[in-house]
Amino acid sequence: MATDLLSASAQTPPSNSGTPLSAAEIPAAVAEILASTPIVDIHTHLFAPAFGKLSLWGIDELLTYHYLEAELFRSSNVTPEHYWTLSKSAQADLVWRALFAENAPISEATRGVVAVLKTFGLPTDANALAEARAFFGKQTFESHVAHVMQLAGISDIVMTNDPLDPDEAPLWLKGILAHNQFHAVLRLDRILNLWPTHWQAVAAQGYAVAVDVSAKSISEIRRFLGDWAKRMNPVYMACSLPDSFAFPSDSINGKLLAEAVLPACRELNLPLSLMIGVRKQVNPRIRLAGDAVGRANLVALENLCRDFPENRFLVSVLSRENQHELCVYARKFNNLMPFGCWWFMNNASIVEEITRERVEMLGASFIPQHSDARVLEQVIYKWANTRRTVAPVLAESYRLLSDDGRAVTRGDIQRDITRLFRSNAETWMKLRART
Ligand code: FIX
Ligand code: ZN
Repeated sequence: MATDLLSASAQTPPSNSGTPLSAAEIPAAVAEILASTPIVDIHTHLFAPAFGKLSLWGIDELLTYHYLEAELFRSSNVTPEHYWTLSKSAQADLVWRALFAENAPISEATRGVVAVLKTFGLPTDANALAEARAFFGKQTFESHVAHVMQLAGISDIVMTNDPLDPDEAPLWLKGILAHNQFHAVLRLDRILNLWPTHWQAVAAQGYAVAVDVSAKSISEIRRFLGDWAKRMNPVYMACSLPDSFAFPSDSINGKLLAEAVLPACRELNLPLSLMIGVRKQVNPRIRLAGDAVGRANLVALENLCRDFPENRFLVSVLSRENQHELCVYARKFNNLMPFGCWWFMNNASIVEEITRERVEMLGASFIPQHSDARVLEQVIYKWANTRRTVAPVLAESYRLLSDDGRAVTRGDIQRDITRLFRSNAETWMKLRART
């Protein structure tokens, strides 16, 4: 099954259409084509408008993004304990003063906020906060979503949906209107990583499960996954995993994965997304900003891809040291699709390195990036950064191809960029074949 997936995405018009480009013409052609190709954003923490307050947007949310909170605690004397007692706007005031007024916003995350303000034609100097608040205060969310997606050059947003989240689950259970540009994902971290403290939440939804993952619990979890798949119509199931992740293993995680989640994915013909290498809450005082990275032993992934050839794995790894191994495994297993430069990897210097290595080893058979946006307007700067970083990497690959003796056309470039930023994801998620 996996074999036809990879070839399917290559079925675009033959490449010899269009005029051969000179080496000097290639960079501009790549930048233009990348700028005009709408992207499928395969992993975000954004919500469609129907999810109401769960959707974060506007300047105060941009400023209290956990990436900026981590930087605030390095550039101010405020203690996390005091910071959490403040209102959202007071927190945002603190972040603005420390990172945008008392210091130049040169980090990737602070520059992102500046880029968003500039995109809306707003001032970006140290006194710009009030005007920004006034601007966002005037927006209506529905039209703002469409405008932001157009500015970011994205056509589809893949959400992260937790069937055990106390705020989100009731919305699904009540019934939520689907949105043709927002796609659901069945996120399983609480089940796969925190079963001993979350089986009760599954039981509370009417499933006869218990802490011991007995055969009865396994079949009830399969039923739970089936019911939520009907409810959410997800494009994949997903889970983040620690750097200590091992497979196969007798752990609850290992058992749930092998006996419940992987069979359910096969039955429902859904890929499983694994995001490997997070060290959760190394500093719990700073909450979401308190997670870190660890190098994982990817032999677990080797075992999964080899022993479950009928399952498709969408994989992103958090550690820089694991990137090369992931590329090599993707050359060994065509049921493995590497995607994105996740979290601490999402910095231009590292995105360039990872993308260059992936093109050299995988051609166009990978998904270069996802935004991981938590606040709507972040897609604007995160995709602008990706386009700015990836275009020269691709252009260099085409310059080398032309140098090595094969003429490069706009058709070639369009086909590869469409595959990298759209059809690899569409095909693996069966995005366009869904009812
Ligand atoms: O597990 C994940 O999906 C991570 O992306 C998040 O947990 C993380 O907090 C984040 O926002 C990274 O960008
Ligand atoms: Zn994420």
